[in-house]
Amino acid sequence: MAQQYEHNAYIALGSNLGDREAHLMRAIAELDAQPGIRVTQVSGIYETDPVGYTDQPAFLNMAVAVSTALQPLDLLRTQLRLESLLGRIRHVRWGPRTIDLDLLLYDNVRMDQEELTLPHPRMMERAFVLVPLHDVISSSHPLHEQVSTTSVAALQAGKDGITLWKTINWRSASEPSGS
Ligand code: X6L
Ligand code: MG
Ligand code: MG
Repeated sequence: MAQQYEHNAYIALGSNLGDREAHLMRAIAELDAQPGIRVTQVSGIYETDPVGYTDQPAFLNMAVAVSTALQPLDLLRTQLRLESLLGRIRHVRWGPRTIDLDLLLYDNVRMDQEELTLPHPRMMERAFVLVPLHDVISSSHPLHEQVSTTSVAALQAGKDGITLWKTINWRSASEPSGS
């Protein structure tokens, strides 16, 4: 029987070292290539001023929706493996990185463990997360309205210097290519 992809999750991506766009595209391709993970929606790519530790290059941030057969901790561990694969080296906290993959939401799961807190505990305060998330979050998701309101307000306020940098097309590997 075919593997079932019954859970819906949202992942935030960021890069501010080297070929930032290539790192984002590679991360999406690697995520989609994982057994039990299918990338279903891809946001625009936004260029964003660094937040937290500001003396570092500008980021490209985006978000993806995935369907997955993996449980939250297995999805998280897969993300961390892909960060290493894409050359992430953790020097200083909040410092520059080739790729950052943050698990934001997984179904309606709420959990608070040392390894993982869901929903991501700081996502609603970060416009560089909310604006891309708004591009991909399902209108039926319980947080859709809050994400929409907050991200639109942040964009209008010019908060965190967020500008749409590029839009890309994503064809899921499982979709017919000719349609
Ligand atoms: C006070 C203290 C206010 C700390 C904010 C915010 C710290 C965000 C860390 C903060 C504070 C973070 C990205 C980034 C980082 C990113 C952009 C973080 C972790 N990651 N800036 N800064 N995009 N634009 O992906 O999110 S470091
Ligand atoms: Mg992050
Ligand atoms: Mg992270």
